[in-house]
Amino acid sequence: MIRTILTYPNPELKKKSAPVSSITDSIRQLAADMAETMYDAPGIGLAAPQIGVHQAVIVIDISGKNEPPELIVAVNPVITHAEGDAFEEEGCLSVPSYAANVKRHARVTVKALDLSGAEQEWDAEGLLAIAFQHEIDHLEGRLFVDHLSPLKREIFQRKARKAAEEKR
Ligand code: K1U
Ligand code: ZN
Repeated sequence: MIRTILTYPNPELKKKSAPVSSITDSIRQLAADMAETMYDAPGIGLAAPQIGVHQAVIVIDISGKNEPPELIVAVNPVITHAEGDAFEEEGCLSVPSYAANVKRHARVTVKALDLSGAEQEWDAEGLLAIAFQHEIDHLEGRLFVDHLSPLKREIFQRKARKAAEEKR
């Protein structure tokens, strides 16, 4: 089922997610709904708190339009190693109509459980490394705009306030 994606400044996006204690059918259903919601948006990732569920589950698929889908479902993901610097443009399904360059690690190693409860590890670089960091941030209640300089963040917040006023 396609779920509603919460948008900034919804306070639910600022809450931390709890680790998943066991992989149940409801976690499998959550992951399936998240994947459907991500593909429908469309996006290259989604974290459970973006649909109002504060459980540590993320989905990512960075495959291109004309490539077969390569869905990653990561439960309780943890970055165990990070190196290098990246500064790439990011967007967020919870922050529509805004994109900005964000400083991230260029390469990360991520450990997580898959939907059968097995431990998985990814050595990620490029867009996949950035997507893992972006989605894991969501689980900590952080948005990419929280990484902006104070000045850029102020400009973003002014734009967001103006857009909200125009909607009323
Ligand atoms: O978490 C999210 O809000 C999803 C977000 C992930 C992301 C994008 C860019 C850099 C890091 C993480 C998105 O998917 S925004 C939409 C997007 O990037 C996209 C949409 C359609 C085609 C290709 C990309
Ligand atoms: Zn996001």
